[in-house]
Amino acid sequence: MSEDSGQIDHVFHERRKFAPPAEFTKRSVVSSQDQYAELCQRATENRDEFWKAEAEEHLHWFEPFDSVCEFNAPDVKWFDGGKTNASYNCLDKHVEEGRGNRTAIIWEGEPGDTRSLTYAELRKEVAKCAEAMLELGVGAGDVVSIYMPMTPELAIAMLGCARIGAVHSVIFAGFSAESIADRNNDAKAKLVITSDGLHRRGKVLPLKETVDEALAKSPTVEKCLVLRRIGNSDTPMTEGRDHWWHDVVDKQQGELHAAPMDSEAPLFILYTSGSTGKPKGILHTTAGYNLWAKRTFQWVFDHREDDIYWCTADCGWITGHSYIVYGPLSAGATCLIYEGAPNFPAENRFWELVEKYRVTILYTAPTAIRAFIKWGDEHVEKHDLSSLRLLGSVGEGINPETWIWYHEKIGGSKCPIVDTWWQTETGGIMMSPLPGITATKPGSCTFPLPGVVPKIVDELGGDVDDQHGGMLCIAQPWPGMLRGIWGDHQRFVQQYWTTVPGMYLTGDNARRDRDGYYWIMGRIDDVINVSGHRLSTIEVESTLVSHDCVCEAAVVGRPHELKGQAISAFVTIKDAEPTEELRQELKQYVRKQIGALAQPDDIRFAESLPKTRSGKIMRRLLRDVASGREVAGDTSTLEDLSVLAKLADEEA
Ligand code: 6R9
Repeated sequence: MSEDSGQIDHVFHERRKFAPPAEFTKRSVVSSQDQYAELCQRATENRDEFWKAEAEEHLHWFEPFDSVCEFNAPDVKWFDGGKTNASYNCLDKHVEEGRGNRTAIIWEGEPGDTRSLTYAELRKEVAKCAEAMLELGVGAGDVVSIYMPMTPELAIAMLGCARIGAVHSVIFAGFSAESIADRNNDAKAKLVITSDGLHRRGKVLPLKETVDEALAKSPTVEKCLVLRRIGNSDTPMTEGRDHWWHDVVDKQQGELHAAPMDSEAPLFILYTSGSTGKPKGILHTTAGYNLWAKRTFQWVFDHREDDIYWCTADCGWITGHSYIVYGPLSAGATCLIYEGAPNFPAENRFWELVEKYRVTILYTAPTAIRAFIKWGDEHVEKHDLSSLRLLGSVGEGINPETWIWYHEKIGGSKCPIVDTWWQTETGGIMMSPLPGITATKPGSCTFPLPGVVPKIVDELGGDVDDQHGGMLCIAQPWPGMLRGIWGDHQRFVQQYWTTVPGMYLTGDNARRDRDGYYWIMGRIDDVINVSGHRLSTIEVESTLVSHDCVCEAAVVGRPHELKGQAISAFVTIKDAEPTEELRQELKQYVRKQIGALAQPDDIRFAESLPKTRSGKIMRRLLRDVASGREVAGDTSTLEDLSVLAKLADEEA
């Protein structure tokens, strides 16, 4: 039955539940179920009135808007006719309101160098960078590619673009020359901002050489601005095209005002890896995105004046855009930014930083947490983590056993965990616990935020009952939603708005349980079909991870004559040997926990799993490995190609 309808069978049952700590409830931003219910009701039933009040209170307006939301699927305009500026909202607003001396950014480089900037200082640096860009011929609407290490200047460059209405396109500083050129050309970038190099795990890696290679194939790029980060004296500089940051930025006055921008003026493009071929430039615009990033930050992270907030993402990803730059800075938060790797010089680096800066809110990804588990508790136990009060997770589903470790070892069993589900396309968090009111269930992103109307449908667009999963759609517009794919309206319509007419298709599967909790079940494309039963990857993976010896698991389907598909599992293990005995034990374990149907047909022990550069398991590639096929499709977003070769050699 499930085969016809496209519903997903639900086999994994997690019954633990954690109440919000009373101390939290007493003083959190959203502090009662009634308040939450009221917010949700107003945001959906009186949508325009609700968002009008939110926008007026939380953004600065040079000119007021005429309308709140004009939605004509898939096109949408929020706050049309108004003029605001994201850099003003992040900086000037605080300075004008007397908070200029608050610390905005505390930064630590991988070698241990540090820097701290108040809101007033950050505004000045941003204005200088903006002035330099104007001098280099960049104006409103021009696209600027940013390819930099996690230095304060990366955030300064983003905000500098926003200040003059230039559109930034941040490219993670691990991508190849080819990928940079693709992105430059797709966006018609005029300026590239980069650095001479970066520090990574104790090594110094040049960046400018890579950019030069890309620029040879990027005809639209006229100028290149280069930050000196590593002091590489033989950095190649092309006369007339390339300029040092310290030559053109440092000499500026830093007094440039933020330009009033239309609400719907493009703020940034961010490329995400499509599963095949050409990357998609997701477009976000000014006012709606800014408001969504700010309000979701305040609701979910329960931000307070004295918080030291640390999001460990890179600005090359949407998490860095929304929850290092635009959300926290709009909210006036003090943010820690760290440049380097979590295991350099040793596996305790993160915990050393938490202790050193008395971090109160930590936002990181399941892939990192699983690495910490593998590296061993001793690295954590060396440090005083008592300053932490709230933990967050993003990027992938968090397996319940990983959640429990995070809760106990990092959170000292006292910090709520916000498992935040969202996407580059959604601009900000869509579903998440609110720490003061939501009883959490490990592995569930719990409930939608105010204004988010999720709908789970089968392949015909029909409702799915609570014992099954289906395709997750969003039925109403929200301010942070993507406005398009840069230069490709057709692909935008096709990808997100065609399968289920009138609704935004997320590409994820999800299930809603009897208590109304949402559980993300993985990507639609990753579903495994065994004898007509459609299984979610994450449910089988979470079962494997709940075995004491398993750290990380990825599960995929491969063709099977009789069953349609067989289940192949890839696991990394700890405190155990990769023996045939363990393999059999794991198969039996899954069978016992969730049933014969879900028992993997083969299990491969892996040293590590293929991941995207932002740490997501690439199941698409594992499908090829499991079927004995040549790995096909785009591998440019893969972090470490050698992982694949090792897996292919491994016997199941
Ligand atoms: C923010 C971000 C989006 C995809 C998304 C989903 C997965 C993200 C998740 C999660 C389960 C969570 N995802 N958060 N799955 N639980 N809390 O990661 O954006 O890089 O565009 O990826 O990541 O599959 O559709 P992006």
